[in-house]
Amino acid sequence: MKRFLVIGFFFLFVFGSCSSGGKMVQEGSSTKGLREFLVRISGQAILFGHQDDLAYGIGWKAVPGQSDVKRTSGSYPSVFGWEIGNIGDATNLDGVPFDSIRDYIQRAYRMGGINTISWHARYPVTGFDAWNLTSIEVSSLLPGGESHDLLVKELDLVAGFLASLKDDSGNPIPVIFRPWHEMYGSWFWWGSATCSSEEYRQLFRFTVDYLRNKKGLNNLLIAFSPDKGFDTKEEYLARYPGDDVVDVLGFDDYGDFKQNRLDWVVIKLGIVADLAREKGKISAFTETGSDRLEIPNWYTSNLLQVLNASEKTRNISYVLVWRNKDLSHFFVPAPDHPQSDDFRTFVNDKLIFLLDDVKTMNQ
Ligand code: BMA
Repeated sequence: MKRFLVIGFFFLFVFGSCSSGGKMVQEGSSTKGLREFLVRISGQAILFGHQDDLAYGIGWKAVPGQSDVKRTSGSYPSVFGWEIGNIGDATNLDGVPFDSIRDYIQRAYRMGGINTISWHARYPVTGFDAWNLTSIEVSSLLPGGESHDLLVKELDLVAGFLASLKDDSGNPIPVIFRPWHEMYGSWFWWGSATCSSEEYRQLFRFTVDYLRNKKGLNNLLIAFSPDKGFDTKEEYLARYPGDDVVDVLGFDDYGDFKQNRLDWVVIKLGIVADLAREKGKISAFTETGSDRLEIPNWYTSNLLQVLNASEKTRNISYVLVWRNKDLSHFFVPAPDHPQSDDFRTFVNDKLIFLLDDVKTMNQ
């Protein structure tokens, strides 16, 4: 059953997006196939993703072909998350070399997976990390501001990396780029404590305009990805930068699970799914998880419950859990973890698609 629902979508994504010549490429849209795949999978299945899946996991690092999702379930995830904080250095803020990230993205794409990229950006003026709120003045980064050129310098580095993502034939690899996320919280310098709503919208709009129009990048779907700090559509949209610069509506939520407020996760997924339908966008659960799997059987007793709660929640296109740094910080159980059976039950549910499920659509 799992495999027959969405027959043909995989072909559309991989081959549609690689097609050379013809209208698609002239339109500057290597993302067309990816967008159509995500729209059409909505309501049929929810793709499962994992941050840094190919880069490292519990007890291993940079082992070719390795993946904690695969070790425990038998298949790679269908969505792969990557991080470009500290762009300009040799390695990202979590110690993964950018050259390796490029390789992993190429590999995931070659296998038929979808890549999404987050950016915990340093503050361009001081170079302090994304969480450091010292001397923040976002207005100075915007066009006309005294430090605008420093933002542009960072965006040039981001653009260089994104432009280098090419498939085996040299065509751009489509990716979901998720800048300036969790903006309603006050932990990042673009958050509510240090950046006004108007500044935020301008920062987001400038970023997308610069990457797409100035740098000519045509391989990006852009995700707007608040934290859990909204209870209504209006609150979700308080910093929304505009339909013309957003393709994916998502949100990140760990806290509602921690506080056992599953009803609120369902409401928030519903808000995102409703808005995506109204606006013709893709909806996603862009980040979630239970750190160290502290919540018993989190995958079936929490995540599957909220994803499978209603027709609306089942319309979400993908869900991504965070990284497996080590035993102090992980979200996918290693094979010997007591919750590995629970994880397998979750991924075997007909709603949830790993990479193998996507591939068998074509058999
Ligand atoms: C956070 C943590 C940090 C990491 C950051 C960016 O949630 O995992 O350890 O540096 O994401 O990946």
